[in-house]
Amino acid sequence: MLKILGRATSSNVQKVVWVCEELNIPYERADLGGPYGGNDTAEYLSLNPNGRVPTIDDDGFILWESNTIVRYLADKHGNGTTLWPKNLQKRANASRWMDWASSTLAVSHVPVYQGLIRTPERRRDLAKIDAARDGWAKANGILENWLRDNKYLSGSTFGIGDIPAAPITFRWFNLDIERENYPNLRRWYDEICARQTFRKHIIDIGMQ
Ligand SMILES: N[C@@H](CCC(=O)N[C@@H](CS)C(=O)NCC(=O)O)C(=O)O
Repeated sequence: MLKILGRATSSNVQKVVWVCEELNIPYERADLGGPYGGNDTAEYLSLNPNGRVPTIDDDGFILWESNTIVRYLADKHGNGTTLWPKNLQKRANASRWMDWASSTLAVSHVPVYQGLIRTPERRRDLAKIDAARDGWAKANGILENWLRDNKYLSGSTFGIGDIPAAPITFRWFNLDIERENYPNLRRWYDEICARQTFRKHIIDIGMQ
């Protein structure tokens, strides 16, 4: 059976668990990283030299990098479904949003999330948090523009292109921060929240 190594509170692990749930892929998950540790052992580093989570073991095939794992699982179990259509341009669009979510959206949100959730109040660098929030808001403006004309990041239907941005957007709407009015981002997020798979593996886990 597919093994997912990584704690349930990691947004990158959540992407992998979520795609498994969407595609009905049986899996086991082991808590590693964060408070659980275990991701700096020689054994884990031999699987993933970055010492980060997630890593998967698919009957001996080891893979790390969450977006690549999501694409691999979609290729293997969802090829040609609405989640991962065969049309090359639809795929490239979805893949683009996945990569952008990691290169731009995730990068701007990390100092805000780490600063407010994982740092005791007395040690918070508020200027750094504020600057990162502004960058995150700007990135959300890019989502807002796309979602004005498109129901989902993946296009007219939900697909894996929506997966990486959604756990970060959960944080945007739930952290105690200033939020610009982005009605289309909100509409898309509400659509995502209607998915039981998202509620169970992202919303119910919360921010830790
Ligand atoms: N680019 C990697 C990033 C992985 C990553 O940074 N994971 C974080 C959790 S979200 C991590 O391993 N942090 C250290 C830890 O959990 O101990 C991916 O997408 O898989």
